[in-house]
Amino acid sequence: MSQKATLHMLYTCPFCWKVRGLIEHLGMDVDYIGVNGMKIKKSVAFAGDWGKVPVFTDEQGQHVVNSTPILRHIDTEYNDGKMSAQGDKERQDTWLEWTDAKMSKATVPILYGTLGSALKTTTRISKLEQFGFVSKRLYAWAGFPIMWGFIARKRVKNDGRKPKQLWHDLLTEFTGSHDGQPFFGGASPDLVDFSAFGYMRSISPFPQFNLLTDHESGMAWYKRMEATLA
Ligand SMILES: N[C@@H](CCC(=O)N[C@@H](CS)C(=O)NCC(=O)O)C(=O)O
Repeated sequence: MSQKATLHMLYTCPFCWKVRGLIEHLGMDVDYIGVNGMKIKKSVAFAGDWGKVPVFTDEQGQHVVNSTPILRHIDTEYNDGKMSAQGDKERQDTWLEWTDAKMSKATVPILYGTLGSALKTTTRISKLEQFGFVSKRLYAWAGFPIMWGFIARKRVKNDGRKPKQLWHDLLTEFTGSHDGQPFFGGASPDLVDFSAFGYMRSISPFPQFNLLTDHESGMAWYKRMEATLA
């Protein structure tokens, strides 16, 4: 049995952006299915009790959950495992974890770190995602910005760095690990590049992205990544 591959996702979800980058890079034919942000659990119940996006369903109907395992699965099934085999495995695993630990945490503060930026973000999200008419407006203007603003502010406080500084430090550390090569993976990107690219790209639909564009080496790498997309 063969069916078209699908990705259940939210348009603004950083973890979904990781997978979308690899899909675009490989030029895969995948149907993107935007789920209702208020009904994620129900929308992906077919994949078991994971209850989160992204969920990737391959042509054999196999469901894979969690963005990094999805990246690995796609590389294995659709790219002959070339990216996993590229370079030192331990270095790759270490930095994959680094992107998931550090970059994912830096993404929330930059989008929600101040009440103003939280409001900008939720308003933008309500335009990009699929909501009902009423919940769309409620989402943009009511509890969410405030609640998420609080969570993000706490994270910023715990770290002690402003969201922009935190992102700049991470980009410096990340591009410093490229050993003078154009990508983390060397002459061509690997799974670590797509993980990091996904986190950074998830900020791109928001005005706060301009806080990142003046990071020279980070932005140069980001543009090189964009140029590898089909
Ligand atoms: N570690 C997971 C995180 C996925 C995740 O947290 N997705 C969010 C959307 S950005 C979600 O679906 N949350 C629903 C929930 O936690 O109930 C991954 O990398 O895929």
